[in-house]
Amino acid sequence: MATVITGQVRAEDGSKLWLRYARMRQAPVDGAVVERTSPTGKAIRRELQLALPKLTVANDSAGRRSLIIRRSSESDVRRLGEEGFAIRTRTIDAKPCIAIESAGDVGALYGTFHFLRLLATDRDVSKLNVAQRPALQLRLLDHWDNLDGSIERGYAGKSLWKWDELPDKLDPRYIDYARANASIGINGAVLNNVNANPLSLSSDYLKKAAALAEAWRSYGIRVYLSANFAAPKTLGKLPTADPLDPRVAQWWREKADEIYKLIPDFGGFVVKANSEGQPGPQDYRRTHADGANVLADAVAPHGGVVMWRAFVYDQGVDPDRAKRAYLEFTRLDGQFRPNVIVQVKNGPIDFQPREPFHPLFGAMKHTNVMAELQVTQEYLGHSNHLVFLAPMWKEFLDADTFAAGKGSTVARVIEGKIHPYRPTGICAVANTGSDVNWCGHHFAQANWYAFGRLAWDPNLSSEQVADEWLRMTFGNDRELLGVLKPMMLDSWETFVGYSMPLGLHHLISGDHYAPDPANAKEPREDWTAVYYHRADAKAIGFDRTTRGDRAVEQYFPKVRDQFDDSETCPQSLLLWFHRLPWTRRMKSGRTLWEELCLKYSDGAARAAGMVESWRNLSGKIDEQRYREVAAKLETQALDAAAWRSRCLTSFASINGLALPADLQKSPSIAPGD
Ligand code: GCW
Repeated sequence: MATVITGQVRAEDGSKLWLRYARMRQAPVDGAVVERTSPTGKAIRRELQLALPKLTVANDSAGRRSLIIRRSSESDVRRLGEEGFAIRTRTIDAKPCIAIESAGDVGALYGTFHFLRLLATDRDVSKLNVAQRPALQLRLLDHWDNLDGSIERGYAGKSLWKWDELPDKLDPRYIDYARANASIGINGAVLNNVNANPLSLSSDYLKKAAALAEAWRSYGIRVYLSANFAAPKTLGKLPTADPLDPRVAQWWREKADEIYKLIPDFGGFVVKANSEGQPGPQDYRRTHADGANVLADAVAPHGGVVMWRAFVYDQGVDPDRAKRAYLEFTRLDGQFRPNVIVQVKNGPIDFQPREPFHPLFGAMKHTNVMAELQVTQEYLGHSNHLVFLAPMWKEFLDADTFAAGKGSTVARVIEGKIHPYRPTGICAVANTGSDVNWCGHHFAQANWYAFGRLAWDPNLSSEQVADEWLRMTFGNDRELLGVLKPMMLDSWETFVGYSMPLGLHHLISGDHYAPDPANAKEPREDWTAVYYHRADAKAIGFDRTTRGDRAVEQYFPKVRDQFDDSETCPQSLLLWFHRLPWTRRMKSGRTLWEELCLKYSDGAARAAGMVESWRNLSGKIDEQRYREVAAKLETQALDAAAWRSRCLTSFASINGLALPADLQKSPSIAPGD
């Protein structure tokens, strides 16, 4: 929001996100009519005014061409649903105009944001014929925000929710949050951490949540809450939280009734149960289905859903953490209520920089399944590293599960096109916080943006998403785009290169930031690093093949066979599925060890290269954002070098093989330092 003029470019602090509307090309219209009187209509008018201050809104009399935002009951518009919209160049009442038409209010808002995006990204709007509807029904941000204002795995300040001020005082940022989400089609927010404080469901906190729901309603954003499974006990003072106990069922019903009185369009609950110490139905020898269903029955009369997380990894189920959730959930397929959605992280371990897709995608025929992604960069350099996540999510969404033959991509599975899931959905752990620039790193905003855009349309390419975001955030300058777009698009592979190449994973300790490949001491074995890489003098990697612990068998045969054979397994996942000798000959002709050295070195060199690329843009970017990003990139380059030296030195101390020359010179870096 700062408006200091420095040289030719205006200083900015990132607070306006991609809704800067800076140097917008003027719309080829000189008047706009918003034929909607609802609060959403008001929000649309406000947005138009912000974006196009010279435009007269709500006046169609003057002018050659007008922008008309109106309800339409034409069948081609109606079939786009409540959230869909059409934007077309048309003639209405003998006047040429651009018409944004929709069946629903929110569709009109989404259409308006889409139109503004076309202008802001310099697209040709002279002949428009756009028709869109979202691919998925639930498109949610999950906030791991605690009631004390802290954020689990949050790297951008404190929680945006000021619980002590709510419900009476509304921070203006709540509206900017809603605008940003609506502009990319996000239609729900889970307010609190899945490690849920039962107090979130107390009457006092429900009133606070209701104030947020009220503020966001006109932007099409519904509120959801994480529920602590033991709430009937801790909050309700019942002697039990057993889901099959009628008193417990009644408690949940009454709680749901209370919530819906305050928040008539409450979305529903998310539950983390019997995972990482959270209470759950298994405390009473009941199943995950029993647990989910008691909550589902409570919200069903009100149209609510229960998102039941499959992030469970009970050590008693199988020695391999990657196998546990599949084993627990596939045997319950068909036992969940229709308004339950099993929420599955993209990969079978935990938001690692690269994972194969979770084998539960495609495996549940009779139970709704949605995907959970992570926008906050828990394992990807926090808010210090520039890592554009769209390519990672695209690899996941485009992965073919072969659940119903070729073309059964994860995207089509969650869209309910393989098994008839309803509702369908995707959610992501947010990276927002109280920092002025919302996300800690200016480029981390791109991940929030990318999540929304891909949730709306998983077929968008990473390139298109990066292009849109860059143009809106940094402008349409060709030279700038020419440098920044490749930098963003390469950044994920760069991160994987210097941190976890060839399918290595979890080489960290508790902070999930710094490299710690020698980490062997954690409260649980599957929190260490050595459990995953299993390096010894001869070999490295986790044998999940049919000769090993058979994790590959959780995938459909085509995928299983591909992963099972080290020749056909993607090299990027090699050590995830295979345990191989250091001396193994790779396709490149190099040994595995040489290849690993090269990957680490290449990743670190690319991180250093980003610093240089950015420097070349000095003068083309406003000073504050230039400086702040430059500092982050320098940190990233140092971290990348540390990842490389720490991991390679550690592995070399195990296999006795030669290190790259520059690392041999610095024997002072010992593993575990
Ligand atoms: O990624 C892990 C995190 C935990 C988190 C957990 C989960 C909210 O390290 O901090 O807890 O996943 O997804 O439940």
